[in-house]
Amino acid sequence: MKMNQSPKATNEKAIVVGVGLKTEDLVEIKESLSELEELVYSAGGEVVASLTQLLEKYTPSTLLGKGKVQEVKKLIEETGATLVIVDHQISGVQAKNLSQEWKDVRILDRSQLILDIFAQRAQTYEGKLQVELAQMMDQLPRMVGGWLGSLSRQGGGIGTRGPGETALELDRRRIRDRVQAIKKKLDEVKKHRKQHRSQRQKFNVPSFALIGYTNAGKSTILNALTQSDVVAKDQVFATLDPTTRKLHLNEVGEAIITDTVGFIRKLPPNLIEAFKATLEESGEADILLHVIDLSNPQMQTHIDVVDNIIQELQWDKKPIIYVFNKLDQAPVERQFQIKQTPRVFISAQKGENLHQLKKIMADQVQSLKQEYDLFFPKADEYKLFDLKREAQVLNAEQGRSGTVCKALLTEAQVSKWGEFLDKH
Ligand SMILES: Nc1nc2c(ncn2[C@@H]2O[C@H](COP(=O)(O)OP(=O)(O)OP(=O)(O)O)[C@@H](O)[C@H]2O)c(=O)[nH]1
Ligand SMILES: [Mg+2]
Repeated sequence: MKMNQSPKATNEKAIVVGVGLKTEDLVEIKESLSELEELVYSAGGEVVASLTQLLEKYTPSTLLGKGKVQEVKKLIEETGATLVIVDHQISGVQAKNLSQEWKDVRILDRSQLILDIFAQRAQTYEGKLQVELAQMMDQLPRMVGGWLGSLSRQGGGIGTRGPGETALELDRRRIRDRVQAIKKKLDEVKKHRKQHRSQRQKFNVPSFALIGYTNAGKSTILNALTQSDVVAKDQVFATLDPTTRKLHLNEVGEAIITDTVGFIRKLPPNLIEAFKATLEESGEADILLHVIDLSNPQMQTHIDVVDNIIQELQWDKKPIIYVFNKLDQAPVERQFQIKQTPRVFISAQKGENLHQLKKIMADQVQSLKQEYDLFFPKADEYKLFDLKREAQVLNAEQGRSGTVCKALLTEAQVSKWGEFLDKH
């Protein structure tokens, strides 16, 4: 994953610190830290030093051990860093103590950095509200003894952005009030969205949702499948707001596909909570397309992270198609190590194997269908033409009082044609 520096680069100098326990996997800690470095560049900063500490146990007052705290202090002086980012959750007390040691730097943890990037990217009213909600919820438990956290410092830069910026100065109660107010506004947006969705559901077409690790190529796939032009770039969290488009699948006809926000390891739980409404849109899809960057050396971790989130969101009962993308830049042998099924290898950018992807999507829709008996009384027999247009009718027998037939229907179609289902 190569991240471009944001055009609004602040060139803030950051020191990143990875920390874990000796019992943990050092490789995992290092990978997570190098991803954090990419996040810093993505937020418009520059990493001037990167260090790691493995501990027997965490130090309650400062998280890091004494020696490391001093080492960072020296590094701040030497490099002129303005920001220290710790790749681990830090409590309000710990941040307060660290800020006394490190003086004039802002201290953030991974969650706060991710929230800052979300704040930069949020475009729509709903997106901005969701980010503000997440920032508020993240801030609440950190507020200790009059210390509002490093986010409350004015002056701009990484970790100070976002719609919640001014509100972060407020006290706890006012923040709680604000949380309630945002939730109410989000509920209104959600109602609107539901209306739109039920209009769409009237069409009763099968639906797909693109989900996966950030930067895997979800938006590029949406564009390739639907000849659209949504933003797709080499950047984490390029997409925040869901987009839905139509596409045509052979033997199935029309279908819809939704692109949504990507995931990352240690995604702040507050973010998932705040983006629930957005994520629900994907959760309602009939079939999930789990998009994976086949060329990424950390592919397996990415798959695990997304699988866990799928479980958390209780989407694991849904049919999932594994879409391995970026085939054009992946090592050839990679394909042969993949166990997940059903799967397809594509290059969305080069347009390779897209027909195969569409075929697998169509097959999945077909396998979701079941055979049903229907009866159309004389007066309604003309409706059989509509049914034939949207579903496969296996046989039809005209009798005196009406027509009996068998048809392959999806769940959505069953509810649409419910009144004609022959219950016997
Ligand atoms: N080489 C190669 N690059 C690709 C392919 N598909 C997408 N990309 C690139 O990967 C980067 C990320 O693509 P996006 O479609 O924005 O990824 P995304 O999954 O939507 O990412 P987020 O919205 O940030 O979660 C872009 O620079 C794409 O051009 C591919 O098949 N091959
Ligand atoms: Mg995207």
